[in-house]
Amino acid sequence: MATRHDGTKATTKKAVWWDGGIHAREWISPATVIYIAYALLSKYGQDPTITHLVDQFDYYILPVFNVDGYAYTWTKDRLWRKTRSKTSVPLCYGADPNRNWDYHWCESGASHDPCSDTFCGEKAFSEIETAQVAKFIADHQDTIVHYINFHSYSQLWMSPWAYTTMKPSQFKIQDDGSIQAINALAAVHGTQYQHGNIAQTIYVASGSTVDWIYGTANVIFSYGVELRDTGKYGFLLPEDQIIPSGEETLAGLLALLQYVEKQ
Ligand code: ING
Ligand code: ZN
Repeated sequence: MATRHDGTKATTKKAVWWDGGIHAREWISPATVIYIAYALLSKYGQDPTITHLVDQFDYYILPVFNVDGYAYTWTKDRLWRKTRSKTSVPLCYGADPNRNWDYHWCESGASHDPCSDTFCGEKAFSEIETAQVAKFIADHQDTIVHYINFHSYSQLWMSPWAYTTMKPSQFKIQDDGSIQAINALAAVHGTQYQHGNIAQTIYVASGSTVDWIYGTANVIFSYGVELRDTGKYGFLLPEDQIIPSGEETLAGLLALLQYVEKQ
């Protein structure tokens, strides 16, 4: 809580963090996160739900987490996934920023091979992108109550754990948030999402962002979301799906925020 010059305390709002573009080639994720940021800014004072939720929480929004990788997909290799850091292997670049976190780092579903697409890095937080986001979140963990790491594709709304198929004790309240989100999302354009714990809904992966945010920073409502589609276009989602993805994901987030607010 911030202390004012006169010694009184300013009550600090609860906060949320959303990020897109942790993986370079998953282009719908930065686009959707930017759509959502713009919707909150432009509909504030018009839409009563948005006005209330903007007043209620502080928002930290990072549209492009993996900036070097994202730039590389525009110029050199559309299907690049990782960062662009140097490794011990001269011809292989980058670590997977979603396998580089210091929580059950590189145990399973991750690789020590610098040439692999799921290379966990030389050590946890070897990448400047993950180290800096982790520092920011640790510095704000008293206020952050909700986190989403946006990926594509597969249409999944997932909660911890990723490193093990065991469910955390708070799984029910986390998964109920996913259900709120996907029901509101489906009501917009009929897009169907699945929900559940990461390890059983997609696969086991250790050293992930969502696990560290929950396991180390203690943010309960920590989610990994796989946006459109289910594989018809995959990473090469046509641009005419950007606005519909933004519209439906916004509806999901508003429902989820209203749920988080009540917890
Ligand atoms: N999928 C994610 C990946 O990093 C994931 C799935 C999400 C794993 C959250 C762990 C935690 O493999 C994609 N498409 O990148
Ligand atoms: Zn991804």
